[in-house]
Amino acid sequence: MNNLEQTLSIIKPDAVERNLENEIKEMFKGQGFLILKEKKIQIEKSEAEKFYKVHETKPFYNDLCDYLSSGPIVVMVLEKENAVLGNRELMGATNPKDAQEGTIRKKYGISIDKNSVHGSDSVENAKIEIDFFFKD
Ligand code: IDP
Ligand code: MG
Repeated sequence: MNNLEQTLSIIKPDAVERNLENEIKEMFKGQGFLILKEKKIQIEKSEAEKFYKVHETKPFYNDLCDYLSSGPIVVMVLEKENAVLGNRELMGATNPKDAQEGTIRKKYGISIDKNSVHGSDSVENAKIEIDFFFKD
């Protein structure tokens, strides 16, 4: 069945800083994702706080928002059949230590906080996150 979806992906500051942007994009393309939109930006902490609002009550929230706003990031809209789940699979577990071979976080993640990529966790959140970064 055809189930074309779009999802939001972010290459986080730790990966941009290590010049992994192209390698990571190649991993997406190799799995059949189309990169429909992309931009390299640096966001304000206040924007990171909005983006990660679901984690507001978590002990790591403040560090997470400092981190996402600490340097350039690459924000992309990816498209593929079942893109949301497919991207989560390609990213691997939140903690790179738990991520499976062949995943982006296994290959490039440094630690649970510097785990190289973000990906939307549901179709509903993908729409919200795409709008967050690409609504004109
Ligand atoms: P996800 O990125 O795999 O969806 P979430 O649970 O949504 O993981 O957490 C968002 C981000 O917050 C993670 O990617 C990671 O950077 C950070 N994070 C999650 N759990 C922890 C933690 O226990 N300590 C520090 N940072 C964390
Ligand atoms: Mg998440």
